[in-house]
Amino acid sequence: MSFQNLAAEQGDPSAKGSGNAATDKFKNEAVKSDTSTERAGAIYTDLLAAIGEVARKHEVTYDEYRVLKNWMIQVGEYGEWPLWLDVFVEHEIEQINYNRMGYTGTKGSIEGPYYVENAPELPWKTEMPMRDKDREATPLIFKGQVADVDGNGLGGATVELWHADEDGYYSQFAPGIPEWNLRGTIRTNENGEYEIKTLQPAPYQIPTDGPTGWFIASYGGHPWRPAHLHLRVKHPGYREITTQLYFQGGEWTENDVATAVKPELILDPQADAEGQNVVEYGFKLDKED
Ligand code: MBD
Ligand code: FE
Repeated sequence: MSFQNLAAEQGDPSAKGSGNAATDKFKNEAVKSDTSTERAGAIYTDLLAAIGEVARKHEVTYDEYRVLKNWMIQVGEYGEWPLWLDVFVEHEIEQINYNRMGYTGTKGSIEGPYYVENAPELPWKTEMPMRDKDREATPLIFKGQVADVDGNGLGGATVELWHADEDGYYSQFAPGIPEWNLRGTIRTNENGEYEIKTLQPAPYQIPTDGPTGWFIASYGGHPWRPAHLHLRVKHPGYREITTQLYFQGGEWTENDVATAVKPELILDPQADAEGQNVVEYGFKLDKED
C-alpha cells in the first residue's frame, strides 16, 4: 500500500493550492487554549492509549507505520491539516460543545477550512458578490429572520454567508476567483430580516490529488460533501452560531464525507415563476449568560 500511487490515478491539480491557502489563513488566526497541565496530561494519556489499542487490535505492521509517518509528513507539506481535521474530526468537537453549551436555538454545524472573517458588509436585502459565470447557475433566494428563542426579531444582527461556486470552488482558496466572490456579511433590518440572492451551490469534492484524497481512496471511500451554505450569525448579547444548510434530495446529503448534516439543517427550496429557487429559513439565537 502506498498513498501516492493511489493519487497518481486521480487528477485534480489544486490540492496543494487550496491546502496551503487554508493553512496560511489558519496560521493568521489567534490560537490559544487555557488548558491546564493536568487536563493536557489526561487527554494525551488517553489519546496515546487509544492509538496503542488500535495498533494492537489490528497488529499494525512496520510498513503500515512508515506509510502513516510518510502520509502525515505529506499532509503538512500539502497544507491539508485544516482540511483533514475539519472533514474527519471537527463534527465530533462541534457536537460535544453544542451539547455542553445547552443551546436551544438553531443547530450548529462545522466551520470547515474556508471561512474568512471580515467579508464586506451588505444590506438586509442584497445580492452576493458574483461573476457573470455565477449568474448562469440557478439563482437561490434565501430569506428569513434572525430572532431570539422566543421569536423576537433581532435588528442589526449579522449573517455571514460563504459558499462554493457551481464548480465547487471557494474564493480565496482556488485561483482566478475575485477575492470576496460568494462571501458577504449581511446586516438584518430592524425586524431581523434578510433576503439574499445567491446561486444554488454544487456538491464539494475534497481534492483527490492530495493526502486527504489519498487517505479516502485508500479505504475506498468517496470524497464528496453535499451542496451547502456556510453561515455564522451574530448579535451582541447572544451566542453566535456557526452552521451549514443543505438541500433536500441533494446528492451526498445522506452520506457527507464530513458527517456534518443534521435533519434540522436541510432546506427544501421551491422554484418560483422566474425559475429562481426560493427558500425561507430563520435563525434563533440563545441569549448569552
Ligand atoms: C468544505 O467545503 C467544508 O465545508 C468542509 C467542512 C470541509 C471541506 C470542504
Ligand atoms: Fe464548505
